[in-house]
Amino acid sequence: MIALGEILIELNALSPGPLRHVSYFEKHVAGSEANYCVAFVRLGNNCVYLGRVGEDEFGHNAIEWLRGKGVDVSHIKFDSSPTGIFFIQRDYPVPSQSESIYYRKGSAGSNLNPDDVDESLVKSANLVHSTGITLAISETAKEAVFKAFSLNEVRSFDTNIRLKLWTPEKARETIMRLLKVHPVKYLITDREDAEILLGKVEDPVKPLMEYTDVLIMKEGPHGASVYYEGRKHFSHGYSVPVRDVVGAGDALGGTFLSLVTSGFPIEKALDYAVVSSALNVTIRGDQENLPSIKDIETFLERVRN
Ligand code: ADP
Ligand code: CKP
Ligand code: MG
Ligand code: MG
Repeated sequence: MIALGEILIELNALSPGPLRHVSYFEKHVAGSEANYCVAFVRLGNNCVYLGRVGEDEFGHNAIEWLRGKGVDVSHIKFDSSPTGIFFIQRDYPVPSQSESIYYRKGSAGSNLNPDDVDESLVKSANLVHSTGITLAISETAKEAVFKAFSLNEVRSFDTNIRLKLWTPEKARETIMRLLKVHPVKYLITDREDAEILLGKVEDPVKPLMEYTDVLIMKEGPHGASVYYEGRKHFSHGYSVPVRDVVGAGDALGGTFLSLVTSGFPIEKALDYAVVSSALNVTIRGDQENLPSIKDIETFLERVRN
């Protein structure tokens, strides 16, 4: 897989509550597409990351970490702007929910541009992946995604609409244009994002299936459903201690994509992917406990609910 996006350094509050009273933060490497890459690699396949980091301590931290996880970082470029960061406020004002607070405007990652998209590399991939975040961070990053999607027909997209980065109107216009011009093989979304994309419709599944072969609809703690070839399969969620829900969607998406790439049947891949996302909410950080197949199977053997 080739993933295009922005790697961010996450500073996760060690204590719950409003950030103005939090004194200690824990540092993690994050960013949706990087999370996807690590999940993808954990399940036994290769991922090349396309993006930019600052030539600073956080940029080196990100590259060394992802290299350690087995991601191919040889196409990541250094940029003169700083690596973007974000803070996570946990459990306030809504218990078990997290809020991301970004410091990323003008960041190295947002300077991703079409010249960074190596044509022969993208053409040679089995799958090209990106998200709504990369479409939102800058014009040049958006163009890079359009270019990469034009070079390879096997595409995957997670809507990941962040209303701190753009308006619902802009998100709708841009994402729908991308999907119309470059329909995808895998579309990962949820009902909230679907409503931004389609307006209030009774059933978003049918209209979205016009742009994808396989649709994953995440349903928060309840689990997720997959739609394909006129079929639907629901994988139930698990009741687990919730520390930080940020990253759970990427854990689910990255695990699913890797397993289907390995030849797993779609339904089994989703059952396993939901386990990956359930584990993800039990820790701070998005990538640290992305599981192997063996770990997922141990979970399934021992956890009953
Ligand atoms: P995203 O992180 O992209 O917004 P979701 O919030 O729907 O996506 O979470 C993705 C998956 O993570 C869900 O389908 C579910 O399996 C799991 N998950 C999310 N929240 C919880 C939770 N509170 N408890 C257990 N599992 C959860
Ligand atoms: O949808 P998820 O909670 O799985 O996404 C989490 C990531 O890239 C997180 O790492 C953060 O950096 C971000 O989404 C973002 O830009 O919001
Ligand atoms: Mg998400
Ligand atoms: Mg987490």
